Amino acid sequence: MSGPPAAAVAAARTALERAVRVVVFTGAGVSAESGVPTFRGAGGLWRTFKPEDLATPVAFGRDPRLVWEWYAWRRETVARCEPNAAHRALARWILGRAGVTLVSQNVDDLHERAAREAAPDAERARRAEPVKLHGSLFHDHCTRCPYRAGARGAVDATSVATLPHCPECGGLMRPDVVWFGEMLPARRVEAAFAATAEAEACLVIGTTGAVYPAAGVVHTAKAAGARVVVLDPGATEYDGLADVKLVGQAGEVLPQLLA
Ligand code: BV8
Repeated sequence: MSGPPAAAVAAARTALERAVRVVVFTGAGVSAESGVPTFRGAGGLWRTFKPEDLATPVAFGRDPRLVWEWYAWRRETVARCEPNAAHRALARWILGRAGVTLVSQNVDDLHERAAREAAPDAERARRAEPVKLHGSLFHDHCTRCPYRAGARGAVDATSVATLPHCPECGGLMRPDVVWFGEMLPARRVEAAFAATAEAEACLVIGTTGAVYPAAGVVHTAKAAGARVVVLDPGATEYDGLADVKLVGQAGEVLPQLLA
C-alpha cells in the first residue's frame, strides 16, 4: 500500500509539533503488523467469534471453560508476537518529548514492551506506557476478592476445577480485561479524559472508534479544540472530524511522521 501524500504527513507533523499536550489513542490496528488479529477487519476476532459468547460476564458465568480457552489462545498468540515499527516509533517519540499521553484499548501489552525496550529503565519506561482502558491479557483477577496478579503458566481448561483459582480465597480467577457491559476502571477513565480535555492535538491510530465509552476520547478532544489526526488504511467513525486523515499502515507511516 503506497503511503499518504507528503503534504498530509507534513500537516500532521506540524499539528503534533505545535501542540504542547498531545493524546495518542490506539486500537487493534496498531498491532495488526505484529500479527495480532484485529476485531472487525478481515480475519478479525469478531468474524469468527461472537463477543456476546466470549467477552461478557454472562458468557463467563455460563461457561468459564470456553471463555478461558479463548483467552488462553489469544494469550499464546500474542505472546509469540513482537512490538512492530509503530509501537517502537511511538515509544521513542513519547520518551523524546514532553506532554504526550498514550491511551489504548489494546490488551496485548505491546505498547508496554516497546516502552521497556526504548527506555533506559522501568521508571522512565512508564512515561511511554499506555492508560489501558480495557485491561490486559497478561493479568488475572479473582472473581471473589481483590486479588490480582500477572498471568502464570498455561491454562488447563479441561474442567472448571482445573481453571486458575485464587491463592488467597480459592475463588475462580478471570482475565483482567473489561468485558462488554462492564464498567471501565474509574481511575483510568479519569486519567484518559483529563489528558484529553487539555490536549491541543489528538493522534488516532488503528481504531474503528465503535466501542464506548473509550471511543468518546476523540470526540472529547475535538470538542476541547484539539487538532485531530487519524491514521488508518480504512474508514473509521472519526473520519468526519479529522483535520488530517492519513491513509496507510501504522508501521509504515509512524516512523516517517514521528521521526
Ligand atoms: C460499558 C477487552 C457501561 C476485552 C473490549 C454507547 C453507544 C453504543 C453502545 C454502547 C454505548 N455505551 C456502552 C455501549 C455498549 C458497549 C459498546 O460500546 N458496544 C459497541 C460494540 C456498540 N460498551 C461496553 O459494554 C463497555 N462497558 O459501557 O459499561 C455500563 C456497565 C454496567 C452498567 C451500566 C453501564 C465496555 C466495552 C469494553 C469491551 N472490551 N476489549 C477483549 O479484548 O476481549 S473492546 C475491544 O473491541 C477492544 O478493546 C476495542 O475497544 C474494540 C475493538 O475495536 P478496535 O480496536 O477499533 O478494532 P477494530 O478491529 O474494530 O478496528 C481496527 C482498525 O484498525 C480498523 O479501522 C482497521 O482499518 C485498522 N487497521 C488495520 N490494520 C492496520 C490498521 N490501522 C493502522 N495500521 C494497520 N496496519
